[in-house]
Amino acid sequence: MDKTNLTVIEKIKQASQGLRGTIADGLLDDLTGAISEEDQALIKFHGMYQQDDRDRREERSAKKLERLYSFMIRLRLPGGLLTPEQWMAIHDIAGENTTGVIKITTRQTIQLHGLLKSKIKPTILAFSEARLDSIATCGDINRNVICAAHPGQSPLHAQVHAYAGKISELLMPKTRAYYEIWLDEEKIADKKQEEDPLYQDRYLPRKFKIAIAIPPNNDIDLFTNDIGLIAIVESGQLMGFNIAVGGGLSTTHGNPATYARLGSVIGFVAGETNLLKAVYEIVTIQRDYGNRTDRKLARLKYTVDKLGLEWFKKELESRMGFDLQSPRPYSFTDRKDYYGWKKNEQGNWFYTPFIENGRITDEAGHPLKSALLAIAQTGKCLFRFTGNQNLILADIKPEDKKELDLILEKFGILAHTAAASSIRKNAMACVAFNTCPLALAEAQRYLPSLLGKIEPILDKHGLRDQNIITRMTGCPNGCARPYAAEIGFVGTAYGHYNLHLGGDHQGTRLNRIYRENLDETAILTELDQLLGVFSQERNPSESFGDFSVRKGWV
Ligand code: SRM
Ligand code: SF4
Repeated sequence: MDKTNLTVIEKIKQASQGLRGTIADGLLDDLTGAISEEDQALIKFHGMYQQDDRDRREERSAKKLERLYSFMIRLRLPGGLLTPEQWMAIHDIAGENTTGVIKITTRQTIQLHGLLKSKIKPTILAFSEARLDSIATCGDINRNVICAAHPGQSPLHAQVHAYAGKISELLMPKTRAYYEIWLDEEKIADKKQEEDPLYQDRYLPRKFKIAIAIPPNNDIDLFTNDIGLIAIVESGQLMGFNIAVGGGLSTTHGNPATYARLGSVIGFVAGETNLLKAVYEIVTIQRDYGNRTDRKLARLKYTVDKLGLEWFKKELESRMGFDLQSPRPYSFTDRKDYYGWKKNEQGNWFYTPFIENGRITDEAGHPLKSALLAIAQTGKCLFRFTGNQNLILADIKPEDKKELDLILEKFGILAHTAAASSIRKNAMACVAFNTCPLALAEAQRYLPSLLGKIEPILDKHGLRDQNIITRMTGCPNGCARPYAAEIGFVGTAYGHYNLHLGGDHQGTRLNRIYRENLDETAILTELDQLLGVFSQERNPSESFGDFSVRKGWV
């Protein structure tokens, strides 16, 4: 491991005394809504980001006021599941302590924005009372483990789903800092008790992401994760998992050393003990060999490419003490969410409402948040999040379906979902303005209106029913996975986007830049032309992404 020229963040982690820093003192300073820069880096490991309202920067600066600081908090929900009681708790917490909007993320969990410094402790206490926490949902550590969302896909779903929780537990940090700072747990005197053989004192070089998919659905975009686990089911039995390593999407405009990469399948493991050992040791390799001098090049994808896949596999086998088997055959067919009512093999029902960009709030004519509260109050379904910023109301008994259907009808959710176009139902946008400090352009506040202008173009070309996967981000970090979309918009400057084309429906191909730095007029002109050719020349059932590649547009 290179111990020279360590990044500032490396030094902050090392000096933090188990991620404590001076967070507890900073909370008491009511002269500012912010915390120190060092603590801003550490508080991420506790699931929070310090932000400010970017819409109000100028106004605040003109009045010589400090920025309007607040925090975003993200829940740890391996596999993305909440009980109705937990949903009600989140509903209340969001209303009392944050902006009120419940935001489903692209990684099967939820975020709340606008949390003032003074409200952090009560919020975490309320989470804890609901048996929830935000540990390690941000920072240089393993993040929320995601898992195929749709329970109707396979009778083995529950068995596979349990691995999300097991892996999350396996890779939790040992420090008690979270409990001490936020939940007033007594300080442990013997520091040996929280020694962390996995993370030691510098944690990982960078964030680390793990996903589990159950073919044929790849709704969690498995190959964009540092580790992707593909459940192999033969004759109705879970045989084990193929392991893919080195996925990751972020790039930096103007930095050719950065690139998006899909994970490479390196082998197969059978049995829980072996799987957990493999996951753990992949993390230790990244801990020991990941780049700690340049955070732009610190993700596992760069470690894998720097050292080579063969080297990586050998090193892993030597650390595990056993060899990987050859990968088993598998096939993904799609990544979409299945909207509306669906029944699984056990006869239980599921309902997926259309939720634009994962934002749950009450809007004029569309009281989604109230509807979901009324649903939760019945206690008759689970709340299961998807990697496409959606929610499945899950495990509804046949005798309860009518009651929930009536609530969905009363609040207009059935009609809203039925009315949404295919392109909208397959679209995602990241948060971007007004809270994301890294946003160069709008995303979730803009994509809905842009889609409103693309829909007539689709109608004109007879393409309204096409399931074209469209994703937009406000910067090249790629939080809505735009590089794996058929049409990807990546913000370059306010009102301007690179247009990417060529992703597939299975999530096994990255797209490429087709045109750079387009404004809205240029985007619509380009799409009108491209979709016109697509409608005339495509083969039956050919997707827009496949067609873009066949035509050589990218
Ligand atoms: Fe992300 C940073 C939002 C999924 C790649 N991401 C951020 C921050 C925290 C900005 C910051 O660092 O201050 C954004 C907060 C915005 C806000 O106001 O809420 C942010 N990322 C999101 C979410 C909420 C987007 C959404 O609308 O759903 C997603 C939360 C997922 C979760 O629950 O954990 C989110 N971020 C992703 C994904 C997609 C995924 O993981 O499947 C990616 C690309 C995949 C990958 O990691 O390669 C992603 N986010 C990044 C990066 C670039 C990381 C890198 O390798 O360089 C950053 C910037 C960073 O880490 O320095 C970032
Ligand atoms: Fe912010 Fe960029 Fe992520 Fe969008 S892609 S949420 S703008 S970091």
